[in-house]
Amino acid sequence: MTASHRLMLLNGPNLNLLGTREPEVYGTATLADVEQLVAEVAGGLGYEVRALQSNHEGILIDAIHAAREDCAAILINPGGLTHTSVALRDALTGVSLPFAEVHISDVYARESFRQFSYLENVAAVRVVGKGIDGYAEAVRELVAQIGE
Ligand code: CA2
Repeated sequence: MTASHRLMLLNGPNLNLLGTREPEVYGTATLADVEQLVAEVAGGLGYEVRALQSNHEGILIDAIHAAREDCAAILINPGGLTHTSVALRDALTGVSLPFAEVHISDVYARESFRQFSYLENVAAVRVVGKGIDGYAEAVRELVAQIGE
């Protein structure tokens, strides 16, 4: 499969805990469920997925740089880095790949510090508060933008 038919799925800090705690906020699906869902939806559209979760900002940034070589677009749930990281934003804008910002919970209905995103005005697609189905929606919207 060529880079033009590959997506990078990135999940940031603490998303490895999905399905183990706070089900009232994040639901009961696990990170493995998310990665399987994205692979299935993307596969149906002719795209392969490279998935990574990390609790470390630099590892996510390195993965974004690597995506420039072999991916057409990025889906990212940056976790708490959404609200804090200029470096993550710089990496995403620096590689010039279209990206989707996904949040499982409705950040706009939560604490005020979650209502600002460093990515909101540079993301090609944003899906917020739709649970893990939001990842599927983001794949479809991203692929519709980059071409099937
Ligand atoms: O709603 C989202 O997807 C978030 O990106 C999740 C982040 C949070 O900091 C953002 O404000 C919104 C946190 C991820 C932590 O995930 C956990 C999952 C289960 C149990 C504990 C944490």
